[in-house]
Formats: sequence, C-alpha cells, structure tokens
Amino acid sequence: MLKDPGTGAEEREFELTAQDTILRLEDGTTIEAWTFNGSTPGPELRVREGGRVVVKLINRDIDEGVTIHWHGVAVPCSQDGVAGVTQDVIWSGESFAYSFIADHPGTYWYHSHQESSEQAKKGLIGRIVIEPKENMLL
Ligand SMILES: [Cu+2]
Repeated sequence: MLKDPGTGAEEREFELTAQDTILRLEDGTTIEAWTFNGSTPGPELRVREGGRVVVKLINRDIDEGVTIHWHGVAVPCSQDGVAGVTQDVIWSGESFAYSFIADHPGTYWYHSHQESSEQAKKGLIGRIVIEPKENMLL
C-alpha cells in the first residue's frame, strides 16, 4: 500500500480516461456517449477517510475539453475542477493529476465541469465513496 510521504496517510491512485464512446444499449441500439474508461457512470472510486486520493485524468478525444469536479467533496480550491475558475480546462490529448485528502466520509459523485450540464448528460459522471475510518453502524 502506498503511503503519503508527508502525512503517512494511505494513498489510492486512479486513472480516468475521458473518451468518445459508442455504447450498445440493452435493446441493441447504439448511442454516442462521453465516458470515463469506456462506461457511464465511470468507475467507482472507493477510498478511506483520511487517505490521499490521486486521480490522473486523461482527455483522449473530447474536443470541448474536460475537468473533474468532486461534487460535495471538500477539496482545496486548486483541485475543485471548475474550468475557467479553479483550473484551466484539460484539452484533448492533455492530462492532469488531482490530489487531495478524503476528509469527509460519504457517497458523492464526480463529473466533468466544462459545460457540465451537457457533459454530465452525455456520460462524464461517476461515484466516489469515502468510507469512514470507524464503522459508524456500531
Ligand atoms: Cu457538481
């Protein structure tokens, strides 16, 4: 297991590739979607409270550009993923590594935040779960 050298916190690394994808639906029809790693929703990111989360975002071919906003997760401003406000958009062919400490347990979603209403609708969404350090059901 990787440890953050500064804090000793557990570190989890993920890679998300934003890409234009042809998806086949259950009824056999196909649609064009924008996905993380080929599916929508994208991969579930599951981490432990207090751990460091490192997510490498790769924009394979979304010409409009992408970012990732961690909806509801308290992160430093520089990692908040709001294109044009907290960071520059990640253009097709570029990548960006997000890094933050997962401080608040809960179930959240992440989504691209360059024209987010259109990008979330086309599929650039996923779930992030921050598990509590202690079992809260006791
Ligand atoms: Cu949001």
